[in-house]
Formats: sequence, C-alpha cells, structure tokens
Amino acid sequence: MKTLPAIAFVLACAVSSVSLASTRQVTLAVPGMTCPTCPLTIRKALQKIDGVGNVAVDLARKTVTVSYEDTKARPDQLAKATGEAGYPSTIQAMPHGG
Ligand SMILES: [Cu+2]
Repeated sequence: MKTLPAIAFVLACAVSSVSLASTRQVTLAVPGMTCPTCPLTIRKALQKIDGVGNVAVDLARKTVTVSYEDTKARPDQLAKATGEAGYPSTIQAMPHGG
C-alpha cells in the first residue's frame, strides 16, 4: 500500500501550484478621490507595483478595483501605495478571499 500516499502527494502539489500563482482582485475604497484627475495619480501609483495588472477606477463610488498576481503583490501593499500617493485607502472587498 505505497501508492496511496504518493497520489495524495501529487494532488497536494497540483493544488498548491495553482494557488501559488493566481490573479486576484481587490477593491479599495478611496474616499479622498474627488475629481477626474485623482484616478490618474492613483492608477500610476498602483501600476508601479510589480504584479499589478488592470486598475479600474470608479470615481462615482470612490473605489479602485485592482487585479494583481498574488505571488507578487498584497492588498495591504496596494492600499499603502495609494496612501503614499496622497490617497489613503481601505480594503473594501476581496471576492476571492485572501
Ligand atoms: Cu483630484
């Protein structure tokens, strides 16, 4: 009965390699975003971060939805980056957990 642990090992590896490199999305609430030029600054700050992909700004809702590689960037790092650009933000939603 040596095959069963081997199969379990292979499965565990397959699952972990999938979760190691996935694109996640986080929505940041940015209350200080008040005019149409704010998103430009925020987007620039976020896209400087390694692993950040699409940045979608919703000026009406004062939110920024960021796609990022979870192996390279972290939500708190994204929130910190907008803060350093002059727009403190909080993590509002993480649809895929975290
Ligand atoms: Cu502005």
